[in-house]
Amino acid sequence: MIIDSLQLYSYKLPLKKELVLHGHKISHREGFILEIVSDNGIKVISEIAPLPFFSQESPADVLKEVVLFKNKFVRKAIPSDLIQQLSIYAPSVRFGIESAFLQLTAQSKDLTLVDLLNPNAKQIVSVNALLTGNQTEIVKRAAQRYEEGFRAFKVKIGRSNLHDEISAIHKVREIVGDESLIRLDANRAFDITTALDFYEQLKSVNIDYIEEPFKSFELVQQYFDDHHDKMPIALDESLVEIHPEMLNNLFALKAIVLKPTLLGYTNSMMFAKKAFALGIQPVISSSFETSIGTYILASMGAIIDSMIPIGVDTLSWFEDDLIPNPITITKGKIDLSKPIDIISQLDFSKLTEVVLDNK
Ligand code: OSB
Ligand code: MG
Repeated sequence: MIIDSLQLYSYKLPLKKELVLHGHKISHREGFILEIVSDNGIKVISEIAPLPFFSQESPADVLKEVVLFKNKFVRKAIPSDLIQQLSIYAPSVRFGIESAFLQLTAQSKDLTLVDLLNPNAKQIVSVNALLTGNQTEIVKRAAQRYEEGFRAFKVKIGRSNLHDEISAIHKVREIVGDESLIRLDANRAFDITTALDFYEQLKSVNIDYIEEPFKSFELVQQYFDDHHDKMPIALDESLVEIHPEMLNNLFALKAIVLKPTLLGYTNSMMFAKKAFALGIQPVISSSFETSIGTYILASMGAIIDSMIPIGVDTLSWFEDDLIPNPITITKGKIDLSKPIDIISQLDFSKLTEVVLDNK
């Protein structure tokens, strides 16, 4: 297979509510759509959207790398070690290019991404509701999302008065019943003692796990040395600092939260494989991609294990999307069983073509 043409588009979409990323507020999501056409006439699209204040790479870096990729690989034979050659690119660019290639391979065999990579996969993927805001909003949203059919919930913690947060989590448990999963995400807010105190007051709630409880990866290692069986923890931010093999030393983890835009597609799947071997749950999660990227994320969730709820409730932050019928979460699930023709729906009026030549 040869790539015949490559095109990049930029987008800027309004969000329904302000998004707070590591303390910074954003009102719009900006990113890129990559379009690749192969010599056998198959056209695919994917998303490259570095997340401000999370990704290391800037939009300008994305442009540079896509030009580099274009000059190196368009209308040339694709080397067998392409994935290795892509390792020098930024994670969001890798995610876009890798997922475009996988879709080309799938479509040339008339398969979906899921059927190509896991023919036995269940096509209905569970999603965790994302609960943010003040305590009243969290409790209200939990009730709303529970009514809609969600049975997994993720509550942001370590942001306000801890006593109030604890009482809100107890209320959420009352609302969602004993059968639902409750995950917490501290985004590195705590030291070890504060996290353990916090968790101690939630003993009766049955927490699935606390994502990134500690201020640094060093504290995670210290926690495993001294207190590893005291509370179930998951890593998210720390994963960008480590290699999948390092999970061998972190086998006491309950879960890892994989954000392919921050880790790359292949690297995320390598983390997932290693996690399974160690009995750690791999949880796919979004970096506020549009429906284009979210479709790929949902496919990854199905390929890995559709019973593990994924973190893509972020779609509800978008006021507008790039396709008229965006990916929908119905009763807390995304249904991939009916083919979704994303490419023919793509709304070009929301995209600006990026000129890549002569850079
Ligand atoms: O803290 O996990 C986070 C999205 C962007 C950046 C950071 C985070 C998130 C999410 C995604 O929480 C939603 C989810 O995982 O449920
Ligand atoms: Mg997180």
